[in-house]
Amino acid sequence: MDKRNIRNSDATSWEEVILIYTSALKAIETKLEILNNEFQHVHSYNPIEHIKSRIKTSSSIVKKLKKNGHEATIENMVEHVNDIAGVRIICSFTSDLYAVAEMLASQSDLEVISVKDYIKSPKPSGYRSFHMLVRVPIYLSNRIESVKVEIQIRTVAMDFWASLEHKINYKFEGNVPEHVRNELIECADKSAELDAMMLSLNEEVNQIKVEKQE
Ligand code: 0O2
Repeated sequence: MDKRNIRNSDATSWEEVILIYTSALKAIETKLEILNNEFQHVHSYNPIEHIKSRIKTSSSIVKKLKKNGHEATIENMVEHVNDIAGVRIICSFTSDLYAVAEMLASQSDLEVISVKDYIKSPKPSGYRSFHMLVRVPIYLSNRIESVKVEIQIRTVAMDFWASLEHKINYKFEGNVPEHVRNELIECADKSAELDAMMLSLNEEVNQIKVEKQE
């Protein structure tokens, strides 16, 4: 990582920008913890298996800016790189991930900028995940900053697949042989079938529990 690659084009320093993005991650994490605790209290159930969050490294930021034809400046990174702050939410079932997305989107201080549903429309690679780009307000001593955070919500199975695909891509430096790509697509389809079967099984079992209580 070499933050010196990023030209400081205004008074805002790299450290200040990263501090603001780190605060935005914390704000989203707190929201998710509250939702999960409340869900556990009301339904005796956790929709969220676990959460991973990260700040993009400066070298990845510079790479993304250059790839998209932008000069590496702090202004450009704030404007053009949407995933400087990223949160990945892993759920057991697809129903949980849509519930979590809805709960977040309905919070009045969160502005949803865009939504990409790669579950309803998977990428050609087989990638499935629900992406939301949001803005969260961060209250600083002298101003309020509205900070972009990319939220990826997926099931355990989707996450397992994405990690393997990422590893394979890295190993082949992007030039994955066709037969491996095809097998990955097959894995993604089977994984989606498994998600659907487990969701339906879970719903069936929940129904039995409800009938017993009546
Ligand atoms: P990393 O290393 O994961 O942080 P944008 O992010 O807006 O510039 P794009 O393509 O419009 O670019 O965004 P999109 O499609 O919403 O995807 C962004 C992120 O989703 C990627 O981040 C990955 O994390 C994940 N992703 C998208 N497609 C795939 C895929 O085919 N396989 C895997 N494993 N992950 C994928 P980055 O930028 O790649 O970086």
